[in-house]
Amino acid sequence: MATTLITGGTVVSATGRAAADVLVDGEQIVAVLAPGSQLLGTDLRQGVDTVVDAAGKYVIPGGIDAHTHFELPFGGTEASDTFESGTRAAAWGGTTTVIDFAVQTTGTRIEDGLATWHAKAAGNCAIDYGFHQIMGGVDEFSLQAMDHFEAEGITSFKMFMAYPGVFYSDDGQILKAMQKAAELGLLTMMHAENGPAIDVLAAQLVEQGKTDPYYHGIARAWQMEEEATHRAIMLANLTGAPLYVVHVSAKQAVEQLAWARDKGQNVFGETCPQYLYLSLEDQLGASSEEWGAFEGAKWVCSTPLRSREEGHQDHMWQALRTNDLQMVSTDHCPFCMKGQKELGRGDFRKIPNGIGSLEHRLDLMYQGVVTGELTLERWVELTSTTPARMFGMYGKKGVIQPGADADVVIYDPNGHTTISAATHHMNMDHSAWEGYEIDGHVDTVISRGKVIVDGNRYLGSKGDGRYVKRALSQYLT
Ligand code: DUC
Ligand code: ZN
Ligand code: ZN
Ligand code: ZN
Repeated sequence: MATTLITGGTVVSATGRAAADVLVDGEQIVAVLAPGSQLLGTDLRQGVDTVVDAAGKYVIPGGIDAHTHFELPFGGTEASDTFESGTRAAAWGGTTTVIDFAVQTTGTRIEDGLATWHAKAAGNCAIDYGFHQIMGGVDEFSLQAMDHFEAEGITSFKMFMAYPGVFYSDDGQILKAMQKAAELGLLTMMHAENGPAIDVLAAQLVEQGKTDPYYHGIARAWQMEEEATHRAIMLANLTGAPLYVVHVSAKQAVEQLAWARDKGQNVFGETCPQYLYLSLEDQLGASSEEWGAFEGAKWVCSTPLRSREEGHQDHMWQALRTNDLQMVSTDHCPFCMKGQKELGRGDFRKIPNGIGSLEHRLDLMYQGVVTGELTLERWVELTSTTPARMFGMYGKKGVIQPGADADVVIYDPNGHTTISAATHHMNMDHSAWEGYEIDGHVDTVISRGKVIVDGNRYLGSKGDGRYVKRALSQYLT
């Protein structure tokens, strides 16, 4: 098997950093060596096939984006990244594992949704991938299907308190699924927004002629997120089910999570780069020659962008430091402006919800290190190590240690990245991050021992990525 030595870099883990060489044999890391060290008089570096120079750079475990939606049907269209284009873009950005969501919409069978997702992904991915299951409502069949989740390697599932008629579950359905999850050790992921109330607010706004993208965020008020988060916490508390709240954007929702965690409840939360950087005010101010105020549709996602004046973004950064939030995923759900987002011109309710940013997650979070919001170690923890632990992959993923998959990123802190739709690899005709300047650059990406990004050369191929059967969450056992 081919051997690779990554030499001269600083290996960063969730718990520390050290100058070290990383020896890879085939698909696995086999040793992490102190510089210049020998083992029983032998220099293990001798005779390696490939040497990768990481001098002056960080050597980190490959990013894990635990929240992506490739080819998601939504609002009469479909998320514009396929498993092929999406995993390639992820690789460019230093992400070597994604967890996408197999979809059951209301009224369809879970087994069919999962089979469809396997068929979409198989043979098309550049990097490893797993699935969560979306449960679009709960009936006796879906409850039975949960018995097979662990054997399928799907140890987490998402429910929606929003989107009535599409994905929505009512409180009784959520209660039943949580009871079952508690019994089976599965992790319940919650889209926590009060959908029925939001739909009324949205209809009222449209009736008043308030149809611009900005009003999406007005309808999806923070009170709707705080309330749903609290309700999810209480249902989880009652049933004993662990709870993971996805795409948290309101500071009041974080306060709910912190309150529950302080009482010892197994409650976790993720936020996304958009809730750290972008705001409702940005969306209100958006305008372009081509789209006018509809330009703000680029930033229509749910949960929505929040007001900077109200301090939500600052609070998200703080929560990442204090561990009130444990992870950063992207909720990558890309739609083009042309032919997709524009479906909602004249009625924000018809704008497909989603922002695409999986290619830039590591870079955007590294800016938190540059500005002093996060330590290097916390950066690695939020983007790789905790996702691996939370979703049952740790040991193989999320860490640089002997026996782990050789998923390694060499990150250049002296490199530079300018984000633009003209240069990104995601299948989108715009970027929510157009013009962002990043101090840092993903230099080399290794996926199970194979170099798939080398500077500005892409060496990956579709089909390199394998399905990861996940174990139960290590946060719960
Ligand atoms: N939020 C989004 O922005 N897109 C897809 C689904 C979701 O919950
Ligand atoms: Zn969601
Ligand atoms: Zn999502
Ligand atoms: Zn590059």
